[in-house]
Amino acid sequence: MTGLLGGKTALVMGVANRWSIAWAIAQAFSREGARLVFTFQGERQEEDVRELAGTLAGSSVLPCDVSRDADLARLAESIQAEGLGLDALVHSIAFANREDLGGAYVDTARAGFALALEVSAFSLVAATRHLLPVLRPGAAVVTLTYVGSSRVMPNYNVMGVAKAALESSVRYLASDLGPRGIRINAISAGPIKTASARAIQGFSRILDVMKERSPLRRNTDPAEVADAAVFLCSPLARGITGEVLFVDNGFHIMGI
Ligand code: NAD
Ligand code: IMJ
Repeated sequence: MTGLLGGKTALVMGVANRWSIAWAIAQAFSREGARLVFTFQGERQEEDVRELAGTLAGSSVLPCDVSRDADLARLAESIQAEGLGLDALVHSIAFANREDLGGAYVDTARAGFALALEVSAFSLVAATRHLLPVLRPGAAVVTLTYVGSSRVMPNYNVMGVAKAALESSVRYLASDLGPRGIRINAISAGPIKTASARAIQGFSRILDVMKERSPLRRNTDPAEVADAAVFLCSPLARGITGEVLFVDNGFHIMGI
């Protein structure tokens, strides 16, 4: 029972590989004494996620595509069947069509808008609702966002709009869940070279700019994001809900 999350069980959604922010969070949670349950999106990811989970004692792995209600319902049932209550839920999921992450936002098609908002924002609402019966009083939910929600970042386009919906959802969900003693917060992370970022044109240049202009003059380390997630899911953050916490070495405070 030692560590900031000693004796707690956390569900981590969004590990794809060892570069995923969700994996850094899982490792930090494990270090702090939490038992982990992972979900993976599709068969292609199952092997990788099982291999990573295998390195953390006592962890389990379940399938869940967040765009399918049946998957979310089955996930909640499996957790209930195993007699697991959840003390933490980590939502680290986003997706938009490649073609919508470039060019002009005005060209976003109806279907691309719907897909980005569904997977990247509504999934938090759906996951929280389905898992509510297994969330223990005192539980904490954490999601990942990006400053492109409130400021125009080149090429972020429909994902920026999805993150605005996600952050607003955090506030409305915090109001809904607060009376049950459940908190929900977002971490706004600086750019990190994961599979979701690597694909972006000019990403290395973005990292260079962060290093030059952020107050702490460095790039965001996934371990820094993970430690903030530990804090938000620990009793140390018992008075914090509905908040967006920036873990970006201060980049967002700067003007030009
Ligand atoms: P990642 O590619 O490792 O993680 C994204 C995850 O989303 C993957 O595990 C993928 O399987 C999952 N996913 C997508 N569609 C899904 C679906 N339908 N059902 C279930 N899972 C689905 O990349 P990451 O950078 O670790 O991204 C995690 C979160 O962090 C995202 O919300 C992202 O927007 C956010 N974020 C990333 C950065 C960055 O620079 N990398 C910065 C700020 C915020
Ligand atoms: C993504 C696109 C454009 C600019 C971007 C990003 N910047 C950063 C990201 C500056 C930091 C990464 N990020 C914060 C994301 O939320 C990424 C989401 C994402 C990435 C992809 C790439 C591959 C794909 N679909 C995606 N959907 C969402 O096909």
